[in-house]
This record gives sequence, C-alpha cells and structure tokens, in this order.
Amino acid sequence: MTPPRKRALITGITGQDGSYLAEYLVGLGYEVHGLVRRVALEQPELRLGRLRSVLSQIQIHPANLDSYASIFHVLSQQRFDECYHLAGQSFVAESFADGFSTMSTNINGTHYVLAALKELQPKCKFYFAGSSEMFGRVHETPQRETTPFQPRSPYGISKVAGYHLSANYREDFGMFCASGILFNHESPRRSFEFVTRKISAGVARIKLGLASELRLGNLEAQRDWGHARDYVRAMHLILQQPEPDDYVVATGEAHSVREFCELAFAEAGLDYRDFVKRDEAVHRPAETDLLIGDASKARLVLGWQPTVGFVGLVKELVQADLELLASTTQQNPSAVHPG
Ligand code: G4F
Repeated sequence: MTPPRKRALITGITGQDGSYLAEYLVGLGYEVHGLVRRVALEQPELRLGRLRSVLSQIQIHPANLDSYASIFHVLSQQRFDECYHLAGQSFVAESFADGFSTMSTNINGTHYVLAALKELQPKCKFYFAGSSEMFGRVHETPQRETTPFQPRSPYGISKVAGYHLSANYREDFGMFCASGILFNHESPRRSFEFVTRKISAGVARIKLGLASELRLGNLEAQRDWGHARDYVRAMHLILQQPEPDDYVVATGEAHSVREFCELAFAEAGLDYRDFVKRDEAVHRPAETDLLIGDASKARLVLGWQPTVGFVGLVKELVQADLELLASTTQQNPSAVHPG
C-alpha cells in the first residue's frame, strides 16, 4: 500500500524561497499548501507569479501574519506534517526605516504560528527561517551554530527573537521546531530591492539602453551568497532529521558587492566602472561585520552541499534579467522595468 502523501504548509509561499520550496516539495510528492495575504488572491498575476509552474497543484489559503485568528482558522481546517515558516519582512534596510512593523510582523507572526500549532497540531514539524543577520557584530569568523548572536538591525533582532521562540517551543513543549540559519541566497526570483537583483536588473537596463547608470551603496560590503534553490533543499532536510536541531546553511565563501558588479557587468560585455555610482542614501546606519558561514554541520549531518557557486549565480541572474527585459520591451516598448 502506498503511504499517504505528506502535507506541508508554507508561509511566505509567494516569495523567492517559498516558490522554490513549493516546487521542490511538489516534485517530492507532497501535498503543498500555502498561506497568502488576501490581496494576493485579488491580484494573482501580480502576486502569485513566482508560483506559476505549480499553482494548479497547490492549495492557497488566505491568512495574515498579523492575525492570530486567521492563522488559527487555517490550522483548524487542515492537518499538516510539516510547516515551513518563511513569511516576514525580509528587507534589512526597511527594518531601519520602520523597525516597529518589522518587529511586529516577524516576532508576533512567528509566535502566532507556533502557538496555533501547539494548540491544534503539536506533532507538526516546524521550520523557522533564521538568518545570518542574527550574527551582526560577529564574535568569530566563519560563523557556526555556536557563534553568539549580536544583531545590528531591527530585522536581525526580530530573527533572533524568532529563533529563541522556536527553541523555546521545542524545549518547553517538546515540539519538533528547527531553525535554518541561512546566509544570503539569491536567484532570478529575488525582489529588485536586494543588491544582487538590483545589479542584474541594472545591467540589463543599461545593456538595452534603458538606463545609463546604477546607483549603489557600500561596494565593499561582503556577503556569503548562495542560490536559493540549493537552500530550500536544506530546509527540507532539516525537517527530515530524527531530532530537531539548528543548522547554518552557507557556501563558506564571501564576495564583495564590487566583485558582484564586476562579474555582472562583464557578463553583458560592460565595465562596471563606467556605470556604477555611489549613492549615500542607500548606506545603512549600521552594517554587519564579515558574514561567512561554516556549514560543516549541515554537510555532515544533513548531507547537504551547494551546487551553484558565485560565478554561476551571477551569470544566471544577469542572463535571466537580460532575457526578461528583452521580452518585456518587445511586448510593450514603453514598459518601464521595476527596480
Ligand atoms: O542584498 P541586501 O539588501 O541583503 P542583506 O541585507 O544582506 O539581507 C539579505 O540576506 C540576509 C541573510 O540571509 C537575510 F536575512 C535578509 O532577509 C536578506 O535576504 O544587501 C547586501 C549588502 C549589504 O551589505 C548592503 O549594505 O549589499 C549592500 N549594498 C550596497 N549597495 C546594497 C546596496 N544593498 C541594497 N539592498 N541596495 C544597494 O544599493
């Protein structure tokens, strides 16, 4: 007899990670459900675009991270084996501008999901999307699971709180709660406000003659950048372990924003020095120190490793944006590319 299909709930399913995870789990034979804000159902072309390839195979439920009642309602209607909590305000720079809403959504949203699961489905495994931003002013390099947290942004603080909430539900109530401490992970599905996509989209606009410069903040900032498709595999592996635990997920290599620019412009046959301009307005009140992850535990225990390196990642982003922009301008020559 075939075992029943596993059922997974993904919060933040419309985002970069949520959409890759949904595709991955559908491919593994899961019944996949997602929480989305009601507005997404009213504007599916705009808000559910990343889910295009699996939309007919998944189930979508309206719920709001700011509302315990809406989350409780969905969890009271459906039973799940695994819950991937990816939703939240994820743009670090925005958290400096409005720390209150970042804290409220990220901390309360996580707490609501955990509390509703405890009440209704305590056997459902829970994944929390932790972040390298939790390390902030780093105590050691590279950072691993035992490195102390010292966040430097309201976003980082909210992620530390979510991490501790998850650990508390694990320890106090015996629930299977695990966190992935994910370093930066990118793809052509990244939103345009993040620096990688801002650069690849900027390169495409310049190459196609729609812009003449790209304004960026700190070019010397370094990040450990991997591919989002690789990182959602790690999320799944984390919930397949016999015991709940926390894992750093990273490539172990750092590169600067300047290096990213150099490669990205070169991919389009351009020299970044001719186009990149410094924009003081994009500088942050505080930067993290050098964030590089040591994913030895994930490699050893989960058997996980990244398949896409820095060069491959940059090339993929630039080629995807060149194609996207070329097809958009062909269909509608007056269209202005976002970003
Ligand atoms: O692309 P970013 O905005 O990503 P950041 O702040 O590292 O955060 C991302 O990764 C975290 C770790 O996984 C996540 F937790 C978080 O949710 C998000 O996904 O900025 C990267 C670096 C920063 O040092 C920033 O100062 O690029 C620098 N930068 C330089 N010029 C810029 C720009 N960042 C942005 N967004 N825009 C610029 O023009």
